[in-house]
Amino acid sequence: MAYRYIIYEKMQGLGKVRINRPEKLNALNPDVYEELESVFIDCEKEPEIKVILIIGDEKAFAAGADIDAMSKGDVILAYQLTNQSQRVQERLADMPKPTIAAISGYALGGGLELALCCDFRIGADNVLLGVPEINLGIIPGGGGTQRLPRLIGLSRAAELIFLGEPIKAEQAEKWGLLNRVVPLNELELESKKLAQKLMKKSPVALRAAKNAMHTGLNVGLKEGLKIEQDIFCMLFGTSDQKEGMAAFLEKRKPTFTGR
Ligand code: CO8
Repeated sequence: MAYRYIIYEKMQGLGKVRINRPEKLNALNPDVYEELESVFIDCEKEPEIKVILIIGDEKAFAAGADIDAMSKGDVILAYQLTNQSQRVQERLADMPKPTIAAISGYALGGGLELALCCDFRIGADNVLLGVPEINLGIIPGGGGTQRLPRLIGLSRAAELIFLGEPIKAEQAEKWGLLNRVVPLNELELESKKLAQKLMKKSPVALRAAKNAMHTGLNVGLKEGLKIEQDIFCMLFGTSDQKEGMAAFLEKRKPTFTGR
């Protein structure tokens, strides 16, 4: 697929996905979502890609779903748009590899909701994060009402969702919405450093950890503990478990193969 709104690069284990619609602050219209879906499918199946990095430009990660595309719509169009955005986002959220959102500038509405589907959010010091949908007479429809309370708690989520005002980097970091904040000119470098650290881990163990955490969040504690136990025990059938423990005992660094 030829991409118009995405720049997709594969480099040394990294799948780098740049949202590239600067004239509209990277607003996510159906074409952008379609391209993201195609890229995420490729990232998932491409064995060379170990970590996925999603990034925008200095001014915007993405200023939301495209209001122009939504404005003329009715209930049926709203369902069509949200069906598509949910499908794309769930593919990202369920990606069996670590995902990083490197956020600078605006990450609003659907833009923030896309970033919420990543495992890590690294923020530049110029970020403005929020869900301003209430000001458009709607609510977040890309998972914001579900993922924000789970990530930052009900009260803080209510503040963001009910008031619709963006917050800055420092507050977002304090609330746990960002893993960390870095200077704008170091955003990509710092995000890549994180990606490189992740690439040294066992891919099969990373996948298992992600699966245990995500599945566990949707069930009660007892069931979650059972899920963790099963996944933990299953890892004892992998070469990476043998290698990881042997390397420790032999006082050397492990070389994981993902098997
Ligand atoms: N949609 C469409 N166009 C946008 C969007 C957007 N979300 N954000 C910015 N743009 C466009 C502007 O219209 C403008 O285009 P043009 O030059 O042709 O007029 C261009 O980008 C530059 O924007 P501004 O001139 O407004 O730039 P400013 O620096 O003055 O302001 C802001 C920046 C504050 C970010 C401002 O653009 C703004 O408020 N944008 C809208 C933010 C917003 O409300 N986002 C939420 C949208 S609703 C949503 O995301 C629902 C998610 C549901 C997901 C599931 C359905 C797909």
